[in-house]
Amino acid sequence: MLDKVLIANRGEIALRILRACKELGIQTVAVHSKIDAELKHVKLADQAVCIGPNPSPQSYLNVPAIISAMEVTGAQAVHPGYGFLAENADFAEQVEDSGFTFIGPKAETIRTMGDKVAAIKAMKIAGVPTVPGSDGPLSEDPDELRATAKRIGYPVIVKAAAGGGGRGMRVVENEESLVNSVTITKTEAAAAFGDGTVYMEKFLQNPRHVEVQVLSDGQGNAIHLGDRDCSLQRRHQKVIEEAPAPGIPEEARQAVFASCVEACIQMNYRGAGTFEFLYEDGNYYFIEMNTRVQVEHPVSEMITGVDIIKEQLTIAGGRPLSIKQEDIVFRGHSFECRINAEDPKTFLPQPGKIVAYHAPGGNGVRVDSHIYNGYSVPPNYDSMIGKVITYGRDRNSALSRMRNALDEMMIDGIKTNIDLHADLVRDEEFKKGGVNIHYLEKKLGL
Ligand code: MV4
Repeated sequence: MLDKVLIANRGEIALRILRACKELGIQTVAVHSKIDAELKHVKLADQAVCIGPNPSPQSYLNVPAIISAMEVTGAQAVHPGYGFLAENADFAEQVEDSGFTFIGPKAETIRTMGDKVAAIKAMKIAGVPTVPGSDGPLSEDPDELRATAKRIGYPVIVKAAAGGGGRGMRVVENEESLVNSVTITKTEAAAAFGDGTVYMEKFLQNPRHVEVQVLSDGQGNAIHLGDRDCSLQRRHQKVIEEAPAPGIPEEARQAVFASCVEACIQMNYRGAGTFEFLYEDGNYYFIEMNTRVQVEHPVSEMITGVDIIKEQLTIAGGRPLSIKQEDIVFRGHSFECRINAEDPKTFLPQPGKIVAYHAPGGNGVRVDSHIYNGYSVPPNYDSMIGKVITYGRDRNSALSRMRNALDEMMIDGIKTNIDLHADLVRDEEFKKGGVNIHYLEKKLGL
């Protein structure tokens, strides 16, 4: 088992990782930028190292500084959390080449999933349902492009192989704009990612975003923790997530879960992972795989009782998965509201000092947040300052607890999106369940 872990992240997820380490009796090392010396997990960690100035390229993305901190403190392993270096294959490789453990998949797996063309290819081999598309990179030949798009059927979407998360994609409505759109997307991809490879898919007009959480030990054992619906989003930023994904026929769900588990075994996947799907008209279409723990992992924890971070740590420690699929009992429903320090009208980040904070509580209410009275939200990083997670025996009771929790929560001194959430959890369509990825932007009039 691991005995000392360095947490290469900040904010709520760093605190979440610290808590899991403490439960497992693992020593912790916090690394932080100058301004982050007052973070809650920094105060609670066994050791803390300042790794650089505030801008993240010089601190949380500073690979030599992080590896030096591991050497100096004697940490065995590094947990990257989400964002920052979590899906950086070169970082994972350097960590392992330096003789340390990267808490996540092998560098090679991260690299494969970072290349969306390679990821889709791996999924097709494993029997995971994908979007009808080009089956590989697009050719330069205009006639071939037109033939590919015609076979798929308009509208199509051209995506950068090195993109993901909404970056580097373009919808093409008809043949007239096809060749030009492909050229522009290639040029942009080459500039943004240093790789102009693009591929084509059928453009799905009104899908839901449904994802499947998996755990796999890289020793032949893999399980799923069910699905989450993350359709409520604005500009590719998720706002509310829930588990399970509501209103999907059980047979289709179980089939897609089985295909994800099979893919993990075929890839010899190691760690926690998420298969992202678009779900439309009863069908699942794989789009991307995330090789990290996700912000919304708590909703899966609430309905399964599995601690995903603890599982990441035990897998990295070399233990085979201790839980079997049959051991997992799916029970109840869970929601997560992401609390951001942002202006409610412009959505611009609103850093500043929290002068009064009252956390919600009660039965079935969980708050994952690093904030406290007197904490200053720095301007340098993501505006998410915490997550309110509720659980209930059924969807309505989890949602009702969320309404109460949001009404109870008070953060003074900075602007937040709590009122937006309070409004959303009372929205009649959202209450029914199953809104698509465009619902929130339409509601907000974007
Ligand atoms: C799509 C799509 C429709 N059809 N692919 C955006 C983020 C990236 N992960 C993939 N994305 C999309 N891919 C096909 N073939 C629509 C989106 C999309 C989206 C997907 C998930 C959540 C929010 C979204 C918002 C806009 C577009």
